[in-house]
Amino acid sequence: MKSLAIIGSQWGDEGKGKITDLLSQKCDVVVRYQGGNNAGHTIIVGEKKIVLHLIPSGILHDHCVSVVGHGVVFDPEAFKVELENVIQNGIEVNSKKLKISGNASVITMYNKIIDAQRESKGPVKIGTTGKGIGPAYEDKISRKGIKLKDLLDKDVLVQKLKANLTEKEFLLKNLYQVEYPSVEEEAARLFELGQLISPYICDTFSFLDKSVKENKNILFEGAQGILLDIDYGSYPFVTSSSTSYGGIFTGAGMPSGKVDEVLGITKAYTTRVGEGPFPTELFSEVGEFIQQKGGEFGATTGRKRRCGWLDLPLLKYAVKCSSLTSIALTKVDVLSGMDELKVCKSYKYNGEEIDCAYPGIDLSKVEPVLTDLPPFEDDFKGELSDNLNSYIELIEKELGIPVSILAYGPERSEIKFRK
Ligand code: 2SA
Ligand code: MG
Repeated sequence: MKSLAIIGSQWGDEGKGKITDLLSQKCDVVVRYQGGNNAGHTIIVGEKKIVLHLIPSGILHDHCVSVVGHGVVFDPEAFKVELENVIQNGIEVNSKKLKISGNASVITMYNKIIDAQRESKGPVKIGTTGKGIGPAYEDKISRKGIKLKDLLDKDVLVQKLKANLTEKEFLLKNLYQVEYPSVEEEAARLFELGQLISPYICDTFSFLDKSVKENKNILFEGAQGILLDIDYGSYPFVTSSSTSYGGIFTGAGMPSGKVDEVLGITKAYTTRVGEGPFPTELFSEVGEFIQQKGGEFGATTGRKRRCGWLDLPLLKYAVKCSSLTSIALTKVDVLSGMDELKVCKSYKYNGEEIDCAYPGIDLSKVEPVLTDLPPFEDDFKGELSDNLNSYIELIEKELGIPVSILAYGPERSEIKFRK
């Protein structure tokens, strides 16, 4: 293995943290390339549960260098809290282990206020995590963003914040009529946080370039999932970054232009947190059961996740969007011992039956065609049952790629490599 991407193939929360943690044991470098602290990557180590939002999961391994690439939106205050938490858990953090791009975009207090105001006042509620992710990416794209390196020079920071606030002031004052910090207050807050982050800020592009030349094993840790991608996802109910494979090249800066393996992390059923269409959503007791047994609560916001059966037309689309080479099927244990097991192989849409959720299809108007499968009752201690094997083989057949990893519990040991 040289370089590997870990990408969520659904609407996030597929168990990427666990798989990244496992595979980063064999990696030299772990890179976050998009999103920000909207992510919640949960890792269980013995008695400890560690939830990472912004810091790459590689931080748990002393031999790994964790990189935050320039495509990430970075909340300095959230970073401070997370850093303290990681250190309190006995994990060493230093500038050799953690490298953050000076060109990552800063999430300002203004971004967070605007995100919260939009969500409460509409007109369209996306169900965001409220972390200011969308507004920070808007600043970046409109070329008014604050970069992490700007936090190191107070004069530059004040000047950039002034320009940044010019148009926003109208929104905050007139449209939303909310309190917001002055440029001086925000500059003082960010400058102080910048001092804490400064040892980790560096040119991550050159670091990755050197790592590729030295044949290091690099793992790209995706956040959220393909169906939340700003271009490929179920727009407008998406996040504001490129969560798919393509996001790696611009978000991390991948100098070799090549990723050897793209592992799609896929939950054995489907979940979604936030608004937006969800064809296989279960509104019954079965959905409630999966939600409870799977502990399906947002790792960042604590919101209940909506649950439904596995949706193969969506996954077929995800495989195409991200050139997935294999699947890690997670949380299989949650489905074990259920009275019924269903899977969606196709949709009825406009009088036709379609088996792939191509763009242009209105997901709120499709009717899922569900197939009953024989339920399985595995305890994962020995060989897999025939029924579980059939479930896995069906996924492989429909998606045309192998299920290479099976995860059946939160512990590091609860995993099987298949091929
Ligand atoms: P945002 O905050 O602008 O990125 O929200 C836009 C949409 O993206 C969804 N989104 C997520 N969906 C699943 N998991 C995410 N991370 C957390 C977790 C979420 C949480 O790991 O559980 O704790 O609620 C994540 N981040 C963003 C979001 O729900 C919106 O639909
Ligand atoms: Mg998550």
